[in-house]
Amino acid sequence: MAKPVLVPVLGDQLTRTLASLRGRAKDDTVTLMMEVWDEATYVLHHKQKIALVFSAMRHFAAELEDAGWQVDYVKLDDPDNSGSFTGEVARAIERHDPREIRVVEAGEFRVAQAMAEWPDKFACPVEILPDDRFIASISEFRDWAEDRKTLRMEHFYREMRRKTDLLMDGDEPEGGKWNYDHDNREPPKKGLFAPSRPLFEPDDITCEVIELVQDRFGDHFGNLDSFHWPVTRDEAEKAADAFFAERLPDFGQYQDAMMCGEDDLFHSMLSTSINLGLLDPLNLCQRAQEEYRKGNAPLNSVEGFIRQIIGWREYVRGFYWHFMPGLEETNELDATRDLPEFYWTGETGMRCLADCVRSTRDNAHAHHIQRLMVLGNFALIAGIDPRQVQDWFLVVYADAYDWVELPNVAAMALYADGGKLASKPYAASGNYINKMSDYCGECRYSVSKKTSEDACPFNALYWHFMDRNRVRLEANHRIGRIFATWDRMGEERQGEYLESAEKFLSSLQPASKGWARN
Ligand code: FAD
Ligand code: DLZ
Ligand code: SF4
Repeated sequence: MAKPVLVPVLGDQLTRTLASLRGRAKDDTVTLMMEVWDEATYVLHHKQKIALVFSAMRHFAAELEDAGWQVDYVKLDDPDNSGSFTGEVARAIERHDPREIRVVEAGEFRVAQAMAEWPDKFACPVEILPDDRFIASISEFRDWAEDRKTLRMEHFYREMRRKTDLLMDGDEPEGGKWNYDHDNREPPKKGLFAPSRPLFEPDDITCEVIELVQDRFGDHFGNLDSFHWPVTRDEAEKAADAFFAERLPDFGQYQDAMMCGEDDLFHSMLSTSINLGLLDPLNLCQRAQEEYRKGNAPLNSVEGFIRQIIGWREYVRGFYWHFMPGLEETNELDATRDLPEFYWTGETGMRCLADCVRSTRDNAHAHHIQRLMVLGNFALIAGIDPRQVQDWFLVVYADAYDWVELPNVAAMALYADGGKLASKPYAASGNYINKMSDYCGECRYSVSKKTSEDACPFNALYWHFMDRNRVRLEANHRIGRIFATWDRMGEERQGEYLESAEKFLSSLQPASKGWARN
């Protein structure tokens, strides 16, 4: 046989129509898939995330083989496994003597840097192709961002609506408005019921992987018994079908709602499948649009869902590549406190945080508003070191990859980028959490109390945050007015707030074990 083309497929590139495979002859191509130690341990991922990626990779390899592709699959416990992508590509070159390597660009900066060295390292030509599963290419975002004073998602989103023709009525947005967020802030009603999502029972491949993860990564964070993620395209499609049929209609109005013990509510739970490549983001948006056109789901829900995907998801990916390297080191608010132990153990009297950590540990998932307004908000107002918060978010979620986690954490939740992404910090007192959840009623702290021993810690921390960042934030027209309220309180009341916050902060136990990195 003539020398083949070697196509490495990374763990988050599990798409049959990947640019590197598209149009290739099967008998002229060797697809290389690699389980490597470096990827499993660059942070100490939640056990479910490793199991998910390995199981989805193994299923995808089988799917390719069934379709007639030649797949060279390196398992983690292969005795000759070098532990890195570069090492495994080098070994595969020895095995197959390819005439060329074709690979789709890596999602993460860390891996892209290693890949950029391949053309010099290897004797055969290496072609690195853009990842066209995203709607906007990296250079398209750069062109959009260049020369703009502010990089607001809303403006980018409108470009994406025009580009995809989603929810467009000629040149105008469907229904006359670009954004129906105003209708999407319903607190949970008492007795609110959300249909449960399909849970997928581990098959033989997944069971084998779970055993491997338990054996090799048993000391990583997280519960593995509750693994129910879709691991194949078919399962992911079933999860999407169930979402469109049962939860999309209420997705919008309850998008920001939180209920104790109700982990999914009306969210799609599709991020793991989209990020792995099992589901196509544009196709999901087209399906959501269809539900609206058929009268099955209201515009506020469908627009909200589409905005999350062609708006936020595309935007944070462009933002990541625009500000990397460097974004990971930003710390505009000089936050230096250690991450508290309870982010790992869930052991805190703050019911909202305890529930979010529980869901994170059990499901490797928490929904957006839990990530932003509970876990992120607490880290922001308590002044936790962004690097430690970033590591935590990268470890604990099954959908976490640096390109999507980092902008969401550093820029959206922590304002560490100084406001390039968000026009103001997402800082909130207990009042917001109380309005949008049922957490506070049974909490050992009282949300209506401000500074007493049993007062909700978010209340004093909020003012402590504002006070210590006054110089930076006062000129911000979206938040500056809050300082008039602070000043009206007078020194004595201010002192009580600050003292209460200091006392609480000094009671926080820093994490006792290196849960995030070796
Ligand atoms: P849904 O609520 O059903 O939303 C639909 C889809 O929209 C999601 O599946 C996702 O693909 C996309 N989406 C929604 N919001 C965002 C966003 N802000 N950025 C990118 N995509 C978005 N998402 C990740 O995929 N990986 C992460 O590591 C991650 N870390 C986050 C950290 C913080 C601090 C915050 C505030 C958000 C983070 N997000 C992350 C975004 C969001 O929380 C998750 O995408 C969402 O919770 C996934 O659940 P779902 O599929 O049910 O989402
Ligand atoms: C997340 C992950 C893990 C845990 N393991 C692997 C692996 O062994 N092999 C692989 O190809 N991909 C893995 N991944 C996903 C990669 O980290 C992801 O593809 C890159 O970060 C993208 O740049
Ligand atoms: Fe969270 Fe405060 Fe409400 Fe308790 S009272 S659940 S700490 S917001």
